[in-house]
Amino acid sequence: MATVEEPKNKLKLYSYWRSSCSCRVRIALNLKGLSYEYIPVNLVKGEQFNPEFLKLNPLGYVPVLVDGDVVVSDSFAILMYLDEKYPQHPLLPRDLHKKAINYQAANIVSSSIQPLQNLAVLKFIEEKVSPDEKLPWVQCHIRNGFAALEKLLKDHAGRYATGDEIFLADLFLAAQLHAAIKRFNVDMTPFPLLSRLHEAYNELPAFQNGMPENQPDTPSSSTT
Ligand SMILES: N[C@@H](CCC(=O)N[C@@H](CS)C(=O)NCC(=O)O)C(=O)O
Repeated sequence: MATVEEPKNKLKLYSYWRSSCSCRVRIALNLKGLSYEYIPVNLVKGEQFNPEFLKLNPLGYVPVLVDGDVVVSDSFAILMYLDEKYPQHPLLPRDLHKKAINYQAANIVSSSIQPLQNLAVLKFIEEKVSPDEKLPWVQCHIRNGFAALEKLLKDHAGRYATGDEIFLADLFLAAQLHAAIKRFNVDMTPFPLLSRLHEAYNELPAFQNGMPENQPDTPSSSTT
């Protein structure tokens, strides 16, 4: 079996077990066979606002990757960085159209779904609107995004989102599908393609090991 070259300084990932943005990066690191030090940032306790962490990412969001002197935050930027620096198991297909579909699917998740379910947004709704509106709000935006993804991927999916190989879109989808199903209790009946992809991802060790329930900071009482 080919050995994967390890960086001199071990990669560090600032992560939170339930963060879907961190989950995308954990899956990529697993796919690429890169070991890393997991540094938990407890978002519920507000550790993302610690001055030391804000020096790494002034936005106060995980994930943050540290690779020697290089500090990168934002999962999309991290994934692009990792893909160029560690090209084993490429995250982007060579085919231009397929690549564009990967960007499009990833951005539907990262721009039009995930920000609307972020902790800061949910806290705002809870405090300024009503705690009862939190779940319907999240479910509504997940459903809108999933409806678009279901249509987009209809003509491109194979075993995975854009064919029979794993690419960028799959990382974003896997993390978002997990959150939708396990955390936000979204009814997946209208989304047969996405449901099938969710099942396919569940069979892959790189995906399983990146999921919220399998992280060093996962609370023992939690199932998601
Ligand atoms: N676009 C960023 C978004 C990062 C983000 O929203 N991270 C969430 C966890 S998934 C977070 O740290 N939230 C903290 C908060 O809302 O206070 C990315 O893809 O990394």
